[in-house]
Amino acid sequence: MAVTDTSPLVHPDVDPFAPETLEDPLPLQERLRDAGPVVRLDRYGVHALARYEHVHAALTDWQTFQSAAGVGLANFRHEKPWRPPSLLLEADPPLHDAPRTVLSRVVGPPRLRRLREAWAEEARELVDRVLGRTSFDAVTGLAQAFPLRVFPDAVGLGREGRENLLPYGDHAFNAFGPRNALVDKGAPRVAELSAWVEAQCARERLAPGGFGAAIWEAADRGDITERQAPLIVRSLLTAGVDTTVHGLAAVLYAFATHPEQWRRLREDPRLARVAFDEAVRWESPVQTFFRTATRDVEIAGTTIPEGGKILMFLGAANRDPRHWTDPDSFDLTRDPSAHVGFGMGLHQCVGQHVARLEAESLLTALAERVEHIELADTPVRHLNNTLRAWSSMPVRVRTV
Ligand code: OVM
Repeated sequence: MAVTDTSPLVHPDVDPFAPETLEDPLPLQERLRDAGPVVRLDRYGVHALARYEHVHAALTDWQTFQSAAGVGLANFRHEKPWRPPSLLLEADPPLHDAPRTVLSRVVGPPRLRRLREAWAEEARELVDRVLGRTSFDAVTGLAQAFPLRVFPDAVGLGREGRENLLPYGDHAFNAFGPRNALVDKGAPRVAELSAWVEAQCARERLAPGGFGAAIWEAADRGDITERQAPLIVRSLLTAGVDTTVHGLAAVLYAFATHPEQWRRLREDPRLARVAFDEAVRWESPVQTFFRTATRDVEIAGTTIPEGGKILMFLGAANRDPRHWTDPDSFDLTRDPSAHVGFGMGLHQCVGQHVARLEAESLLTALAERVEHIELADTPVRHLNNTLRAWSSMPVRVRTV
C-alpha cells in the first residue's frame, strides 16, 4: 500500500484465534481497544476494530465495508469459499435484498406469534424432565436440548440426521477464522455434513407450514428464484442452531453466577427478553466477523487499503467502557439494546426474534420452577474460531 500506515501494530505473536485467546478473549479485547481505534494484526495481514464506536460505524456502512468478499478471514476475491456463498451473510445489495426480505418475513414476529404457545409448552415439558434431578448439565440438558427440540420442527426438517446440525454449524463458524487446528478438526466431515444439509434444503424434504416451506412458497410467488430458495433454507440450518445454543448457554451461565439477577428475573419474568439480550451483550456468542474495504478508507487517521480485510470484534465492542457503564457486569437493569452481538445495520441477525422467543420460552419455564441455580462444577469452554461457547456446565438447582 502506498499510504503510510500509522495504526498501532499489535505484536505478530498476537493471535485472536489461538486456543489460549479463545479460552479467555477478554484480556486481548481490552488490549486491542486500548491500542487505538484501528490496529494492525500483521499475523493475518488485516486491520482490526475493537471499540464500540468504530465497530458500530463499520457495521452500518455496507457500501464501504462489504460482505460479498466473505465475512471470514478468507478473501473471496482471491480464495475459493469452502461452500457456495450465503445469499444473505456473504452478499451485498442489490443481490442481498430479495433473500433478506423473504427470510425476514418467514421468521418475523407475526409468524413467531403462532409458535409462542407451543414453544412455551415444549419448554415446560423439557424443564420438568430436566428437574427430575437437582444437578444436571445446563449445556446438553437445556441449551442444546431446547433449540434442537423446537427449531428443526419449526423449519420442517425430517427426523433423520438432526444430529448433523450442531457439527455443521460449528464447522461453518470455525471456517470464518484462519485455517488452524479447529478448522482441520472439522475438515474430515465437511463433505458428508454439507451433503446432508444440502439435501434437507430441497422443497420435498420440508414439511408444510414450516419456515422451509414458506421460503419455497416465496419462490412460487416469484419473490426469489428457485435456485435461491435452497440456499436461503441453508442459512436457517447454518445460522439457526449453534448460535441459539450458545446464546442460551450464555444466559444460563450468567444466571448461575449472578444469583441476585436470577432473583430479579423470578420477581418479574417479563425481564426474560432483556436478560437474553444482556447475556448476548455480555458473552457475545458470535465474537467476530470480518468485512472487506471497497475503497481506501480512512479511520481515525489510518488508511485501510481497498480490498483489505477488517476484523470487527463484536465481543470487545459489547464490553467497551467508552460506551457502556460497568461493561463487565451482567445487569438486568441496564438497557443492552444497542449491543452489536446480533450485528447492526443491513445484515443484523435476521433470526434474532427466533432466538429471543426460544430464550423467553426457556427462561420463563425455568423461572416458574427454579428458585436458585448455581454452578456445581467448573464449566468447560468449547473452542471455536468465531463462537464463545461452552461444552459443559454442571449446575445445581433448588426447585419450588
Ligand atoms: C448463512 C449464515 C448467516 C449468519 C451466520 C452464519 C455460519 C451463516 O447465511 O449461512 O454463520
